[in-house]
Amino acid sequence: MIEHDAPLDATGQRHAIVAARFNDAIVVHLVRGAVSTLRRHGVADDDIDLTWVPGAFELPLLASVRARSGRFAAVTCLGAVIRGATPHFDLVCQAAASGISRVALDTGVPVIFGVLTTDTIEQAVERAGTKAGNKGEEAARAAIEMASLVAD
Ligand code: INI
Repeated sequence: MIEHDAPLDATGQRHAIVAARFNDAIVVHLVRGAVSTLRRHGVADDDIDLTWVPGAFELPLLASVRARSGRFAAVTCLGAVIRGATPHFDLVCQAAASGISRVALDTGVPVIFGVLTTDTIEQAVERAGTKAGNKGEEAARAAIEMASLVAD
């Protein structure tokens, strides 16, 4: 049996992060979690590329630009879509999720969905480095693992 189980060693990998500025009080904590996780697993500072876009709706386009550049082992998309803030909640979530998934499948580059989709600000805070962990850290670990698996 051949079993593929990637170690979380990201030494030598180059990573792009694309972050949505909407709800940035939350998203900065996701970015901090993702960056510290990448560093902890061996990614050099100069090999982390961070781009801010206006909102989660815009994540797929920049993810596509970064993925197609050929420069990155993976692209991690971060954002926070909070239901109370907009009647467009479902549209923004749907566009972000399907767009991000499409970029990964079209390019073959891992593109990670690190977007919080919550009913309340409290739920978002809980997932941005407080009692329910940090979605940015989780997304960065997925990016490292997927980058290793596609390179295997
Ligand atoms: N973008 C988000 O990232 N989170 C949200 O909660 C949000 N709300 O609530 O509207 C949001 N909207 C902006 C959207 O992503 C686009 O930036 C905007 O529609 C311009 O295309």
